[in-house]
Amino acid sequence: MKEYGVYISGKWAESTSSQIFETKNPTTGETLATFPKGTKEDVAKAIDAAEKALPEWKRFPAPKRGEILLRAAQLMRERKDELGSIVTKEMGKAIAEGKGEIQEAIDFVEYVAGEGRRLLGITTPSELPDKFFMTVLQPIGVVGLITPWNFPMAVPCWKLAPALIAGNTVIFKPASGTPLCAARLVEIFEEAGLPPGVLNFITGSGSVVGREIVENPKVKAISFTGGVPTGVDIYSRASKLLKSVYLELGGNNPHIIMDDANMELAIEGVLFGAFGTAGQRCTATRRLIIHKDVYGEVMEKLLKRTRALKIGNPLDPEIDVGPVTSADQEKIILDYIKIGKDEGARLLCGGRKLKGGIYDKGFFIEPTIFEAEHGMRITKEEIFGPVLSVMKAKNYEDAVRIANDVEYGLSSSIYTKNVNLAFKAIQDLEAGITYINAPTIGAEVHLPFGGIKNTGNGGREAGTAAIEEFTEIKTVCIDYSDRLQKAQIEE
Ligand code: UN1
Repeated sequence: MKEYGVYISGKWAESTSSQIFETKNPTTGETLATFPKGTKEDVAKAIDAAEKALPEWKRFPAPKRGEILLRAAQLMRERKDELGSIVTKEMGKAIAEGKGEIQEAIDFVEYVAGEGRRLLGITTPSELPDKFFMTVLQPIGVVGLITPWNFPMAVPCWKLAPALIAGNTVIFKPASGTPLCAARLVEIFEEAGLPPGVLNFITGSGSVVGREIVENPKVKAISFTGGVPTGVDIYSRASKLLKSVYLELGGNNPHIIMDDANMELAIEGVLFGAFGTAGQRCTATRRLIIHKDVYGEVMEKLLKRTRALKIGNPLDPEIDVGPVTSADQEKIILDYIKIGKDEGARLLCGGRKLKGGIYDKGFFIEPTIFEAEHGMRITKEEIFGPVLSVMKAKNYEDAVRIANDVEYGLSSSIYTKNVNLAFKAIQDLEAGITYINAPTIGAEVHLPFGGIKNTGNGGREAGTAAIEEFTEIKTVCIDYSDRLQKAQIEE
């Protein structure tokens, strides 16, 4: 079993702390590796290293930075099966999804590598003669990346690749549930040829390591994916230093089935959206809103299909649903199931922690469906697990009203064959992402990803938006008239 240290200035080193923590397999309880509980001093050293590396990395041509990213993507491609199984072992998602996550990381790193030959600005005319305008994109400086456990390789790549291509240097703090995936990623970028100090990696708690990254004035921007309370805390601390902050804080994503929908397709979409990754995606389907005329038919089929899902060791390709990721998450989800029962929601299927045999070693919760009333806590809050609340809608307007009446706005979905309703839904659903006849999960990397309301603070990751998160725009004026020209002033 490997004992990791911190990674600063291109070297793995001991932390200044003697305390360590273990990362465990949520299926078997086996310890996979140990990591240091990093300190403020570790972070300070990492920031110094990142500052030192910045001038040279900024000057390193962006297409050459892109070549390093391409090598990293190539290494991930060669090791896709191995890396996918590490994701599955450390986080618990089904192996097809573990490999899918690596593919998502590869796709995105390759996509961003191409930005090395773009990083496009604009040129535009001036109101004065012999004067030229353009914009150039510049790095922000040292940036802090704080990443979640549910996509332990893909989401770090969503942040790392654009930060690096734009010429920033990085302090990377992964979630304490999945540091092994993160460390493997760091090793890959090192092997791909990243110069020392460009990427620095510190594990440990949010309250020590995370806070120092957020509060140290030398770190100029923060990118965070995780829960709302932490996001709000980061935003308020970083705002005092006027840092640029990107936040992606989850969702309570609705899936609407209209009376004219392709039922089989809509139900398959719900199963994948609600119970894929054991419901541990920000984009997971949390609420199913069904038109009253097809409610009975949909529910009968959905319950049958849900009860047939295979729950077990996620390394087994036959398994549909793996464990949830930790004892803490298991407790939160089981508490919510109790809240649902107490507030009078009808438990239609699942609802229990599985026991006996292999289940005793892991954190297995049955895929759970509640028939709920809109307004109950289980319909309003984000339950980060395999729990779905179902509600009936009178018509399209009622479905949209229910869909929108939550504090989040990440993903949304509607199944209908009516093109008018589909386009109305694009207008009406309050979310950063709307799917028509496709589930709420499964965003592709070349499109912007993010949401409105409590999902974030207005930014988008991935796609064309990825670069914006990690660059400053400089407006450049070149006056070649050889005289003082005064904009806006009449001569
Ligand atoms: C997340 O859950 O934080 O759209 C990201 C999806 C994935 C990304 C999820 N491509 O479901």
